[in-house]
Amino acid sequence: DDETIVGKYATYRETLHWMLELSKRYPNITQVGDIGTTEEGRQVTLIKIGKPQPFFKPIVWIDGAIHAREWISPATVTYIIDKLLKGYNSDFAITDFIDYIDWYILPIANPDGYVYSHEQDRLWRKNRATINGSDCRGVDLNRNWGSHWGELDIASSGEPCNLNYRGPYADSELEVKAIQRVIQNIQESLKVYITLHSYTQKFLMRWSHSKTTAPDHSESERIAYIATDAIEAVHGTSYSVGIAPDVLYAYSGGSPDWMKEKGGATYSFGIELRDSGRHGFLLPADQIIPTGEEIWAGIEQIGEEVLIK
Ligand code: ING
Ligand code: ZN
Repeated sequence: DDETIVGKYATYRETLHWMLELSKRYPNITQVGDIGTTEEGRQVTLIKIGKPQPFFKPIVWIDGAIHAREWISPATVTYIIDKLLKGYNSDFAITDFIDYIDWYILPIANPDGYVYSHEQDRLWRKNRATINGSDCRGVDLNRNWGSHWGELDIASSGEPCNLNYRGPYADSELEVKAIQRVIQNIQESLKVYITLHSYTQKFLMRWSHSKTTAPDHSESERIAYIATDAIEAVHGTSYSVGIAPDVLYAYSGGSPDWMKEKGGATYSFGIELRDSGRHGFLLPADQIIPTGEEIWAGIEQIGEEVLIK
């Protein structure tokens, strides 16, 4: 019964089916649950991986497909889930990860947009929200978060037809609210937030909206370099470390900033996955496993940091 989707660009339905199968195969260490419903009626589905314990467990959150067309993102999240589950009781480090950390993993944060990118428009980015007073659809789910929302007009727009439409007001979107409801319940335990996007191979730290470095910037940077060194050691892929205003562009209303400012995350990282521009969003499927392998190496380093703290 190997209906694995690891290594493939799976559809939304295939991904949900796979997650449910996993929860049956690994009932003692996984839990699959819906955390919200989209405008088109799809479930936003989270998988929790961790052994229930009578003691405090820090949480690592990983999400994918906030942006629909960045298909390598959910494919990499899938790889990570598979790696964690297969390693339990067979790999010492991974067994510790599951015994001592709770992993909250959301492969497809933007189901409507993701389905639309499969069925209608491969390069769709936003969700599929209808907008009052406009014929255009979709809010950019990495501009809608209530952290400095709408403060910057660069790479963020108040115009519904824009690729970076930030939405009518902060936290207006169902997908954003779904995540926020969960985070509000786990704030005290939320150690690391990791969000996967593509492309350009970057490892980003907060803040995204300003060049002001955060008080714990050097600590974040230390971990970022440990992770990117490990990533590079796998296949030689280099990821540049920095804050968005330096290595990408400044933007506000993104999830990494919200997680740090309002979500209680100690560390908040955003990773822009492969490639550096040759294929862009249309990354060939034969790069899914290599991307998974290298990002897993980075996640392992982050997991080790969480364990020793
Ligand atoms: N880049 C992000 C954007 O919303 C980003 C910026 C990158 C956020 C990495 C978090 C992590 O514009 C893409 N490619 O969407
Ligand atoms: Zn993105």
